[in-house]
Amino acid sequence: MKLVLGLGVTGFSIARFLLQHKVAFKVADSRQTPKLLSEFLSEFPLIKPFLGDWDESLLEEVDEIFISPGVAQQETIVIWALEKGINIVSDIELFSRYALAPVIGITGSNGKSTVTQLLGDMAKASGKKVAVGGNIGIPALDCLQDEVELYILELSSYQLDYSKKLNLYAGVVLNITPDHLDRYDSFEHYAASKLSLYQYCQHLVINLDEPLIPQKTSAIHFGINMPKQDQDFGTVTCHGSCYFLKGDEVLMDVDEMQLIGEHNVANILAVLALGDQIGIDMSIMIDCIKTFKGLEHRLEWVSDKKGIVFYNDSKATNASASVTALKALINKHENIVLIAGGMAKDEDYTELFKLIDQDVFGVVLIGQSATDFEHGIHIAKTIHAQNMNEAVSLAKGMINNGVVLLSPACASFDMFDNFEHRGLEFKRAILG
Ligand code: UMA
Ligand code: ADP
Repeated sequence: MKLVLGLGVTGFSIARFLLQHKVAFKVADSRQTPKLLSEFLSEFPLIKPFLGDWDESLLEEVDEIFISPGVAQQETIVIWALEKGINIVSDIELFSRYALAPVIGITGSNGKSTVTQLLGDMAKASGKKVAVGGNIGIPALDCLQDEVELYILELSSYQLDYSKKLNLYAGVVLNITPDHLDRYDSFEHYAASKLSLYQYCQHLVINLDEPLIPQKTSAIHFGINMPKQDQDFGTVTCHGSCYFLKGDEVLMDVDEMQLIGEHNVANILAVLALGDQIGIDMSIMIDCIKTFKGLEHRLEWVSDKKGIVFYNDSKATNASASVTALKALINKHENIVLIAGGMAKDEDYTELFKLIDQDVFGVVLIGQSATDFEHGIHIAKTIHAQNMNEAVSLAKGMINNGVVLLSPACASFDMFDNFEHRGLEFKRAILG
């Protein structure tokens, strides 16, 4: 008997898969009324889920657990299962047992969705039957289809933690900066979780600018500097213009991409390296880069109203992502007002606060972390807002021209359903 833990989209996909394969299973969720409960009961009328606090009796007759990434390793059910020697498996590992086509794995602290989506667009443009999923939103098991020729999966550290065997054709760890430290004993453990991806890859794509990633001679590398080897990707600046390079071959002018910021240059280099590894034609990749507008809620241009440009970076749920967004805008704009705050993730915000004090005109603080953030910011003006409407109105009132950037550096769950909801509220407050 299998046990499915968590009744979110992952739990659903596992239940569907097991039912289709006629494998007996039970389902449990530690909430009394998980959000998708009514959908579950209507899709699986014969299965009665176990709801509420975990009970050790759940493990009776269970030989394997399929676990949702949101269930932490510290949960009692996980500890009891490990004590009993029951195998705990992620949906990704289950997917990997059945996937027939090559799988590309993309992880990292930031940039995963951007890289996953753009690589998916390129593979589609090259005529491949590609399925894009994983942490980006569509559970991996829902992507499984015989006709698929290539799978591109965004993988979170949570998914990697519960995976022991994956079969990846190629993979990349984009970068490693603190995130999710509430789930790990230390930053080192979090970094190890990200790096574990490489042990499953036939071909490694490595970011030379990320010192935490050990270098391997057999890998394809990318980095902001000139590439040292023919198969590697980098950039060069010449007469004031910057170009993407493969080896010493010029691919395109960086200004021709629609995305902004040096972090997106790194993201594009990662996509080029992965795309090249899977044999996508270079001219197709270049065309896709030129037209790719980026994903919603990632440094997304919203509007330019009366001299104020609004950017929605609601997906910035950690300090490093917000530092990156600010750095992308600071050189282009004089007055920046930042809307930040929410559920902080036990990380060090010093670098963000320093940058705010150096280069940001004012900060509108929202959510649980507002007071802590206020104590960390000494020079920039700070003001508190109770909701997104108020935050946007106060932010607009602080400057006559410049930028209002929503880049919260925190999770959203104290005020919103998720980061998408937070970004949509921001855009609604601006556009009406
Ligand atoms: N649950 C419990 N007990 C717990 C924790 C959760 O019973 O201790 C239950 C909840 O009550 C809920 C269910 O588990 O009913 C939710 O499961 P989940 O949190 O694993 O979420 P899913 O809906 O299955 O979505 C997951 C990913 N969520 C997380 O990793 C938290 C989604 O990434 C992912 O898109 C989806 O699988 C498909 O692969 C979201 C995310 O926030 C976007 N990811 C983190 C990030 O990007 O930073 C890692
Ligand atoms: P992820 O899926 O890893 O969360 P996204 O592509 O959704 O990554 O971007 C999330 C946030 O991180 C956005 O706010 C974006 O501005 C920032 N970001 C994107 N790429 C990078 C990068 N390479 N380095 C640092 N920050 C980044």
